[in-house]
Amino acid sequence: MGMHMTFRWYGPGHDNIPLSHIRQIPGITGVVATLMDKQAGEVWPEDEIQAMKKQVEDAGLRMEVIESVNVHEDIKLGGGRRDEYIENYITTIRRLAKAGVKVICYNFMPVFDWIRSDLAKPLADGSTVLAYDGDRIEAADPLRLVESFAKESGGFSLPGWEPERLKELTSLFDQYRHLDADMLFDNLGYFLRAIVPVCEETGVRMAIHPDDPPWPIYGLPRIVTGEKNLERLLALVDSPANSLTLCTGSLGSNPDNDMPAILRKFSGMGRIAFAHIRNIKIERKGLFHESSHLSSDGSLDMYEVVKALYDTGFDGYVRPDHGRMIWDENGRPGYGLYDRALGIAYLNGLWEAIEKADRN
Ligand code: DNO
Repeated sequence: MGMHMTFRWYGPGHDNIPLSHIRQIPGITGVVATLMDKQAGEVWPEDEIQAMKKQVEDAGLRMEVIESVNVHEDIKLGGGRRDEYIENYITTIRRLAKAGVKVICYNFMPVFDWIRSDLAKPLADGSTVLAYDGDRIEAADPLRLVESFAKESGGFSLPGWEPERLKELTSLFDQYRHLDADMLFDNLGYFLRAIVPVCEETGVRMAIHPDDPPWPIYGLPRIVTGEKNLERLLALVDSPANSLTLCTGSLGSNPDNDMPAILRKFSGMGRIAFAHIRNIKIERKGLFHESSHLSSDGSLDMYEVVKALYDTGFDGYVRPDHGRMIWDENGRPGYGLYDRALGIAYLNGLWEAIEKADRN
């Protein structure tokens, strides 16, 4: 029982952090892996999945969580080729299940994945973090944003911002013009109804990631935004195979989302397969930056976050999320080794303290 602590690793050839270093983080059980160069809609080759699994296991780690298998825009749009892309998705699920994967994290955000205005905002302690300034985002041309992300990410491709995916940006915006939140929900339901039976059969849990930030951007609808919508999407297919990646930093950037209460509720229902735990500092709604995991550095109470999981008998996968860039580390923005490892040490400490206090 308890948290199964994992660490995101970008897969063969795409991460400068060696698996041997990840293995040395206290309490780590496995990595959250991916095949970074696969496009949404593409079937993942069996030999590449198996080779990645072997590489991870040879390093003494497990590969039970994948983040992400991206969903093709045609599925989100309800377009003409969605059945073909869903078939491909199902083939990938079967192959991953065969390799021992238990959870697949994905998202259903139109066009963009997560969005920030800064990839390296300096903090007073000399570290840098990802930050979000909604006024600056909405004033920017989305095409320019994509270009600046490519320039500022220090040569690392950012998850969800792969240049290939974004080449079609203008045409995508056109296609989304007539799609509202209800239609997006319908298309999510169609997708889930097709894949959940296969997940049930193969023992895989789909875990949808919240929208980051959890509100519409550039007029594009976003639906994985808060408690009501989470309830609605879980009801689309009422099965443990239709579960959540509960990301505290994504949902928590909207101060209306009471994170400990949301965690308590959905963990109590057994519908959190995977948790991303990180902290953010909210200046006001629409203006926030990421922080260390420590409660007093951000706006979320991490003790209450971990306690909500503990009290509800949480038995799923957890990973620390975006950290600061510290100690002159050169890495993918948000995904350095050092601050995420500090995050794990802190989360483990909270869990141990809560567990022992409960036992005594
Ligand atoms: C960013 C990540 C997201 C996340 C996807 C899940 O750092 O949290 O890119 O992996 O939204 O599909």
